[in-house]
Amino acid sequence: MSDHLAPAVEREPGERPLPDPATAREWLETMTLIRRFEERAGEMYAKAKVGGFLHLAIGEEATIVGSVRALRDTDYLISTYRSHGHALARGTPPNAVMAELFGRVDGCCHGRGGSMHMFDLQRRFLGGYGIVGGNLPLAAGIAMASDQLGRDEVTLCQFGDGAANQGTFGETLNLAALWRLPVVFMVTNNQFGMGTSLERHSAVTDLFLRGEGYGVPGMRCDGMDVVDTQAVTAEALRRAREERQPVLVEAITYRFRGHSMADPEEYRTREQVEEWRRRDPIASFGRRLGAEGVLREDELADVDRAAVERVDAAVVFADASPFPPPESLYDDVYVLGDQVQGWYSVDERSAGVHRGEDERELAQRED
Ligand SMILES: Cc1ncc(C[n+]2csc(CCOP(=O)(O)OP(=O)(O)O)c2C)c(N)n1
Repeated sequence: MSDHLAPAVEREPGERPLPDPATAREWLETMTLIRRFEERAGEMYAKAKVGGFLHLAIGEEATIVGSVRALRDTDYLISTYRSHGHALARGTPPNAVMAELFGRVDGCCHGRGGSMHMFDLQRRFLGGYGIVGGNLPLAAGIAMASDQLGRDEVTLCQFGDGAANQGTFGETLNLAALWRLPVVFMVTNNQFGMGTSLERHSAVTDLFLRGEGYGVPGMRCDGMDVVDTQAVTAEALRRAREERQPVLVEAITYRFRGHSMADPEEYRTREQVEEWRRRDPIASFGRRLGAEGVLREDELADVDRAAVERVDAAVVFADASPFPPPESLYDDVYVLGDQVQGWYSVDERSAGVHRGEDERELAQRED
């Protein structure tokens, strides 16, 4: 383990109490689904079923599930190109995520986004972005919209340790704090930006401290522990929602695989990877559920089998789904505001047109 991690998370793993058994089981199921899904996605990439790039988050499942489970259904989530797990945790069916990887019409973006651009408006998962640091200003904009509409929603913005060095980080945190936006920034510190370790890309390696100068307090969680991650993120979301205080959460984690599928991993030792693998977030949570009497050995095996079956079914589904027809190439390139329910065209906005739920909400605010 790198030296800087020693004081990172002061809580011992397992120190926080487990949630109720059904919730604990669901967290394990979702983490296992993500792991099995991503392993198969890697295999499918090797078989050329998946085009473009493929970034796996194997090892980061507790960070993903813990943070997403702290959200309400009405909250927004925005992430990076490493976000198959975020879509699955938010509830996008594995069939739709796999079909998206395969570039097929039944994918969650009808095969147009691919691995890096997962998106599920219905579940308020607003992507999936390939530009490092590009999602931070978008998160602030989403939070600003929620704020101006008087809604009780928070936006959770997930990005990597490398992204914390982008100019957008400082620019966004400043405005988020100044305008008291309901947004939580979560830096998934998996120790590397591509092949550059945290120590080599950041003068301040305690990333959660980076927000203080902008008026954004920091919190840190053990991103290998789903219980700790959920608890810390929940508190950050509460502060954003109730106190209009943006918060920066740093999740300490590790990716067990390379940055993307083409990565010789010359920047780290096998021993370091093995050391982190001993803290595997799924195996350790499973062991804990066994030790605390939540799940028996055979039930733990059932969780894994069920995940494998869902992923097998997703591959069959994706392979049976057609490619988008060539004549649909220009569909959905631009969407006019008035074609999306609840949104407005520029003309409508200036004419003061409001519709449906938004109309009522705005009218109430004007009262
Ligand atoms: C603006 C921009 N610069 C560079 C890249 C190339 N790039 C893709 S991923 C990546 C590393 C980002 O690392 P980090 O933010 O730590 O996220 P992680 O990949 O570890 O999840 C880089 C530099 C990019 N996609 N966008």
